[in-house]
Amino acid sequence: MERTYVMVKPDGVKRGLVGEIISRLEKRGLKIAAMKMQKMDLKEGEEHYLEHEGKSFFKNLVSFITSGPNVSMVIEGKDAVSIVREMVGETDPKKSSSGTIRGDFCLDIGRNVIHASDSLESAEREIKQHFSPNEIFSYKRADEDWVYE
Ligand code: IDP
Ligand code: MG
Repeated sequence: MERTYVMVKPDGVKRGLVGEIISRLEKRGLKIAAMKMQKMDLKEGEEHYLEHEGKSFFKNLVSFITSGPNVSMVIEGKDAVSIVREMVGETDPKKSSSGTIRGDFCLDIGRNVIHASDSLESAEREIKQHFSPNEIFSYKRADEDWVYE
């Protein structure tokens, strides 16, 4: 089982897409291992997007991601990192297929409603940044024997 970090970004929260997004993840069979609403400050925003420091859009990106509350989650399941990235779609919503979260709910690269870790290493780092160990739960979902063979 893998764990990945997922965030409904401030635009997703303000647009009332939290339930829809969580619902898609749950229905796929993925498990919510942790979840909270939080607002990042400048330092936390810069840390979250450290890999993009120096790029032309960095300042705007940090300003947007810290502009309001987000809903942060640890999502668990078989191949969770790649499965969730596939469900999220391409970075640019214009290139995202219908059926993906970005392909269905947004239009602009700077307002693409959701973040998901792009690798196991990023997932580990991002989970550690946003959650303390006692905020992450291990439990069995009632349908687990039917989601996995
Ligand atoms: P990802 O969210 O699909 O992993 P990243 O390349 O990690 O995409 O970029 C992080 C976020 O930065 C994107 O979700 C998007 O909101 C924003 N971003 C990425 N590239 C650009 C760009 O070229 N212009 C403006 N914003 C961008
Ligand atoms: Mg990324």
